[in-house]
Amino acid sequence: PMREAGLLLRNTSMGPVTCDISPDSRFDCALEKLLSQGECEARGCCYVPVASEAAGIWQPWCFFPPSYPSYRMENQTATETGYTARLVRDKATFFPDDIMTLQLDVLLETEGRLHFTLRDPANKRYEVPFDTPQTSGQVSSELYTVKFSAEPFGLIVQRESNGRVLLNTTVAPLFFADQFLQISTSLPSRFISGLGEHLTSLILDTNWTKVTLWNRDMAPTPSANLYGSHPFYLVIEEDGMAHGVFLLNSNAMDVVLQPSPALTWRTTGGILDFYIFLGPDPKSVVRQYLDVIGYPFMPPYWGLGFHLCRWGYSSTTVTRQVVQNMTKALFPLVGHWPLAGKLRDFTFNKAGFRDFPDMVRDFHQDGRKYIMIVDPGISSSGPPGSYKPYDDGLKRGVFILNATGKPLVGKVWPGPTVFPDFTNPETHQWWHDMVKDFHDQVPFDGMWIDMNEPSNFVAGSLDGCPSNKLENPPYLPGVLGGSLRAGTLCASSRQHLSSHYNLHSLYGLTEAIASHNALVRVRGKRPFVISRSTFASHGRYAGHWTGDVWSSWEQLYYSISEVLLFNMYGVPLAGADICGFVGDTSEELCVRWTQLGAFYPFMRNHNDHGNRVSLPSWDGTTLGPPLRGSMLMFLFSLPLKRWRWGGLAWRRFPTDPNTWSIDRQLMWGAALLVTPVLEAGKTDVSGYFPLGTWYDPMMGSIIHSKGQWVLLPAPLDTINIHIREGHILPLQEPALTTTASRKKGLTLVVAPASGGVARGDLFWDDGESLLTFEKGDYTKILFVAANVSLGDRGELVDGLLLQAVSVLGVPSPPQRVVVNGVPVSDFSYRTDTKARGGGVPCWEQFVITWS
Ligand code: MIG
Repeated sequence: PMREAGLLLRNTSMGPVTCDISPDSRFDCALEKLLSQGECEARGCCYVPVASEAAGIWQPWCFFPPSYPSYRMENQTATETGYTARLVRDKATFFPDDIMTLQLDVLLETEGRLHFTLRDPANKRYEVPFDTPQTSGQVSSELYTVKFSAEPFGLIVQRESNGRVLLNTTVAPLFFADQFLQISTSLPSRFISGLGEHLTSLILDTNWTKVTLWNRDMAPTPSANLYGSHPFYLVIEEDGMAHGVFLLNSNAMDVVLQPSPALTWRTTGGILDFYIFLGPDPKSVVRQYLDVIGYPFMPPYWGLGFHLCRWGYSSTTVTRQVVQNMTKALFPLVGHWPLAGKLRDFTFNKAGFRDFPDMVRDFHQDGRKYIMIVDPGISSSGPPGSYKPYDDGLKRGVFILNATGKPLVGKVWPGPTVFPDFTNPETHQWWHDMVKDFHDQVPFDGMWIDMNEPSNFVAGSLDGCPSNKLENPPYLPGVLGGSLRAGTLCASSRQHLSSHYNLHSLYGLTEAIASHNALVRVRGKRPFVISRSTFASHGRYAGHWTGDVWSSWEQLYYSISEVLLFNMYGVPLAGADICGFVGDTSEELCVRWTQLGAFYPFMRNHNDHGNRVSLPSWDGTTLGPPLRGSMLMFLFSLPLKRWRWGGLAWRRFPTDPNTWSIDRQLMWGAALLVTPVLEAGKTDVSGYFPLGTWYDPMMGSIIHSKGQWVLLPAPLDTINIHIREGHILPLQEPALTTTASRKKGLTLVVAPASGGVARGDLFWDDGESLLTFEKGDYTKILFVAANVSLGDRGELVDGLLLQAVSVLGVPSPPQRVVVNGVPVSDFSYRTDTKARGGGVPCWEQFVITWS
């Protein structure tokens, strides 16, 4: 059956020009440059200066009246899967090359997902080359209602259950010119987060904030465009329901937030391709987003261990020494990442690193890994025949071309460099071949892809850039450096799929795909790729480190939001350089950073050359890395279903508004709350505890929270972690490598809810084979505690022994502890009870009781 035509709203906004609009609700008409009153009115806009700019807050003086000409809708028809319509504008805008007729397609894709696009029906424009899910038939019920305004055109999306308006594009005129596309919407609340990558707190400021998306090599600074682009936001509505919006567009863009509250997208190309996710809870919004962009890849188990890195280890001797020192200090270490081949990719410095291949083999012998750094810029200045990646790449035509059709030459670490075009399939084959060649010499385990915004030390190219409309767009987003080519390639350079103007922000993503696939082919195991530059869907292929963060307390704080946000973007494997990258760290900062860093999904200590070494001189047994080591199994188990880490956030408590903006604590799943110290000189820290009972597994203390802030002791050797009632954590004794820790016995920590109930999951596979989840080549154990017994409803786990069980919150010492019917004598009572039964095999069902 055809669906009924969409509801038409009666247009009420036409009429005499009214300029009586409060400053918070104005949509800026002087959006690309300052305008005088005359220039403003010549655009047909209102000019009303704001008297009180005393507070230093900018507000628009020149703004669109409600009657400002826009598109009108014609021939709206219902289709089997939604609606279509033509949009027509009569009068051109003040941007060149308006597309006067547009095609609107609205697709009701799933119960919780609405999709609409605006395209030029006459000319195929650039679109982000993603395979997005195709929905066939019809959905029988939706969480949303769609309405249209015909003139001026607008689309309104309401939440079906309560009528709340989530999206309303009638608030400002629609622009769709060749290089300027703008669409605005009201927002139902100010609790908005996303639109990365920026140095920001979790909730964005709606008080006239402009965020710019255009991937850029830049040490994180507030309000600068940074390494990645994720044009996705999530809004928590007043009652804790949530929705999300994704604009699938890779062009340079600004997003403006204003206090009414409202949001304006301004992009410089492509089409308008929007997905609206209806939740209704925040976790579902993220899942619905991942349904479109793809779920995170499953990294190897070892990738979750503690990594150590530094720019400036000059030789294998120094590197070996560092690893030895770490071992002496009992620091678990999964991998060491010396920068041995910094200048030219796929080569290494034969002076200091002569025995590099042997060193890597020795690492392997000891159960450790080695990650290789690669920059995309390929050195192009050597004599012909001297450098295979360049010679071969030239022959195979894999490099980005300049306007004259020659490989564009920029400048990075090795001097003049050319840039592989990873939108070309041949480039992927070439990249694989280079990876394989080098792997044959040095058997590295993972790839660290740096400088892939792509970064360029000269603007555009060594020969500059031509002057054309791609280089000088009529609207320039607020990019750092004041031009698209700043710190990168000429926008008009040519790639296989389109211009760099369109593809720029996909560079890191496409390189990550090539690297991921090359590693799979070369190693035949789960790949490990960490990338600086990212775009939506990056998490399918690689993780992310947050780049050149300063060794400062402020940036320690921001790292929590970065990790939470990247989790929301579907890139769970994320973390900041522990102790900070730029500048000298201090011992105190480094200690606190290591404590927090133990809870980044990607945990790596790394710092800049020339800095004071950023490893604290404390005894490694008491802090972060060993704690992390004991938790790997739990961390690995979090994303049970298809490796989703959607829960690494506060979004578990949507009905508690106190939690919505918390970004000084983080959670692993629903079970573990981490409250780090983020300031100097502190020995206590206050943290928010949602309603319920929370157990401190280290101290054995218990917090019964009504949903309140609690001041916690936090001397320098302490990071506060709390387990939420009702959860069982599978932990393991740490060891010096993940290879060794995997063989250690299992400890269960039980945090019972009232009635003695708790449960926990364990996901276990061989840690590195491909597709274990898809092939069912894994074990999932469910641990259940009911009243006072604890039983495993599991399947087989070869060789894993249950070594200890800690039950938190047992009110008085038990008289008897029984494991599988056999009384055990080896138990102790603190505020907690520990039962040790000499190793209960996890491959059989077991029951422990106490009385
Ligand atoms: O321009 O490889 O963000 O982690 O150590 C500097 C040297 C290049 C920047 C990375 C940083 C890395 C550094 N790289």
